[in-house]
Amino acid sequence: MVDIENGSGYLFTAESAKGRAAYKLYASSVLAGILLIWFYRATHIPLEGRWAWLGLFGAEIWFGFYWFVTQSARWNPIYYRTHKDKLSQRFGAQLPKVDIFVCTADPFAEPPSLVMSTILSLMAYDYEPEKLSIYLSDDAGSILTFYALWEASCFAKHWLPYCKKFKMEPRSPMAYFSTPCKDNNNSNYNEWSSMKKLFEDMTSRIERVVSLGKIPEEFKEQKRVSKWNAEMTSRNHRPIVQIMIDGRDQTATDLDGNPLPTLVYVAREKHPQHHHNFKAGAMNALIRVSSYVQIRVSSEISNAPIILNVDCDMYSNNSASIKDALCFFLDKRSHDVAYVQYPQFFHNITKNDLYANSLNVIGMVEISGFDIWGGPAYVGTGCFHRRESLCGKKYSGDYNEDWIRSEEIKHQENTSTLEGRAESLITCIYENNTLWGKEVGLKYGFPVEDIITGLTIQCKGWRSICHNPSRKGFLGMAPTTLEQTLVQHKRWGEGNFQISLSKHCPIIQGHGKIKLGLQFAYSIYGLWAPNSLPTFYYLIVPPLCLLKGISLFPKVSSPWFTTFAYVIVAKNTYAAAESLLCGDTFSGWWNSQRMWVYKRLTSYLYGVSDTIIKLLGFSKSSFTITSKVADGDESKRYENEVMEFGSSSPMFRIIATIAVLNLGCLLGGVMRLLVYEGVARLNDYFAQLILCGSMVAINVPVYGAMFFRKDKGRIPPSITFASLCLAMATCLVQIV
Ligand SMILES: *[C@@H]1O[C@H](CO)[C@@H](O)[C@H](O)[C@H]1NC(C)=O
Ligand SMILES: CC(=O)N[C@H]1CO[C@H](CO)[C@@H](O)[C@@H]1O
Repeated sequence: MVDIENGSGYLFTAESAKGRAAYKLYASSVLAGILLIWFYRATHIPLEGRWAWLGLFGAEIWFGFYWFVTQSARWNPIYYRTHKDKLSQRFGAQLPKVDIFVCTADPFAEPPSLVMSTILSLMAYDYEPEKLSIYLSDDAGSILTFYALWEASCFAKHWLPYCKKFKMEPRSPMAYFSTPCKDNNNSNYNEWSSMKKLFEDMTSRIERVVSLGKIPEEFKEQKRVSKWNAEMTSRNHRPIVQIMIDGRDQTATDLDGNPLPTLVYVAREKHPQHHHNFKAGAMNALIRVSSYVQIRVSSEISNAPIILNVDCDMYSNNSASIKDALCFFLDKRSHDVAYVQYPQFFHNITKNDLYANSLNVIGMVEISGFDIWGGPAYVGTGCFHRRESLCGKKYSGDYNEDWIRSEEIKHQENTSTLEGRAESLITCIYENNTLWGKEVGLKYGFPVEDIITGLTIQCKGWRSICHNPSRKGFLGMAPTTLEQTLVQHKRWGEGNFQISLSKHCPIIQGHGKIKLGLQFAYSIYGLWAPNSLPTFYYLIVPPLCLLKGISLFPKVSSPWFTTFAYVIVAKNTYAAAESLLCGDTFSGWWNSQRMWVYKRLTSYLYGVSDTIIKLLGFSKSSFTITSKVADGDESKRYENEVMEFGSSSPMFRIIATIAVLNLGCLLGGVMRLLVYEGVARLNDYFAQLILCGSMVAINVPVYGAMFFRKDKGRIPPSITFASLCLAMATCLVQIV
């Protein structure tokens, strides 16, 4: 390969984040503060409240340690820019093929009309359609999803030329038509509205079919549906591969006569007696089917295609993403890049992000921070993989992928033979006694298999890249109720914690294979869950001690107080600034503080206890799909940023009890000062009052939901009553 201009033939440039020297100075000062706090705790153990003090000391050791771990991702974030123009200058038409995998599992929790918008946005990538194949894995094996895919393949014939003509973004029709037409030109407007009509008609047909639960008679007459029969259920069905649009077929063109991307429907076999390994199993089935179909359909082997994997609710918001990702794979400096991960962002976050779902700080700072240590974790969606590394290949120094080699395959099969052969690759027993799920493909056996898969790839010598262009590559859908958010975080926190306790712990598996910084960076998420215990302690014991009249922090007049104050103020000011710089609002940051507390008190606490129960061998891991549908009132409350409780989840009981407890202790503590001990003792209790007071401030929406709201989203009276009793009993026990 030849450099186009002197030395600037690179396809991407990397830059460090700004202000690193200042950051390192700041971080060192916080570290000094933490060490001083530990020293103070160790040297000032009081007689009264000795155990409370030691517990607090333990919690602070944990927090300090965890803070240190999080520094790995902030030490030196790296940001990339790509030069796509050079890609076409250099490679012209000789770009590699790309397979796109979309997994869906349930036509009722993940409405097919939503999934089809995602598929259409992927079909409309700015990339040669002959080189693009899209595979939809439908784990439910539902004919409804199949019908929807057929509708989408018909609509694509109109949609793709339209996207090409107007070069518009985003190319998910649902997202595109959710805003009014921006074009003033009359004929363009007419085209826009007739396209919108086509789309709405398609969506309503799909929705009708899904709500009726059966496909129209006309569709039944097609030969395609002969693979379904009445006995099939989502847990018990034969393997099905249906090539909806065949890349070989000269007649499969859009309205302008241009070829369409290959589109394949895949439902792997399911049988109640065989474990299906959730999404990892579906992904591995797709890897096999696609490599088979690839070869046969295109009559040539491109020996190393790229695989893009996206969640079914995550549409492409940037039609240039494939070319962006290829800039990394094809650059001569990055033969060792195994995957390019786009951070997760969401399209339906409200202004102040009540449930802190935006993940802005993770996406813009933390994941980029992984890059100097070897690159980000694989998070299971929005990720371009090199097929070879995903299939278990080790990286060696002289590895050099030959992207454009191709070979003729002698015999061609007709479509139904091809489908039949592909189906034999996705039966329940196919993987028995093979390395699938162990050495090849995604790993089995953990709820967050993506993370282990990425880690294993990195341990084989590969590197990864986090790419975060200003126009986001992919936008998904965030949970819209408190309960969904907490359940999702329970899954994440628990899954990552299980990894930390297994042989895949980044510190153990990565030892000697990846950098120490990366081991720490992975641990940020691996240790989310255990944060719950010290937080729980911190939010119960100091308030109770305040009530009882035991001081656990230095007096305001003592110089040690300054140390505590410095660490708390510096850390939170920095975190708020970071969050604002990533595009959150100030209330958004405040909301995220609240969620930070709630997640630790509930999701992560459950995560820890369930992990321990599992370790003791009492129950098996399960996977719950977060639902993507909400009823009318609920959506309205979400849009108005009113917290949604509504159900009597045990998680809300914990939140409500701690909220009431802190309020009670604050009032009790203030009364003790005013009535018994005199305001002069404020000196002793100041820090505890502030701690308790900020908990009360954070919990304002909870008090509202307990005592003032009347709507269906309030905290149910039974929970209010139970938590009041529990909190009062705890306080009484303390005082008496
Ligand atoms: C998504 O794409 C649209 C249209 O190009 C753009 O205006 C918007 O900023 C993008 N969204 C994000 C979050 O980048
Ligand atoms: C606030 C917001 O953008 N909400 C949207 C979330 O996504 C659903 C489905 O696409 C929309 O209907 C909401 O308006």
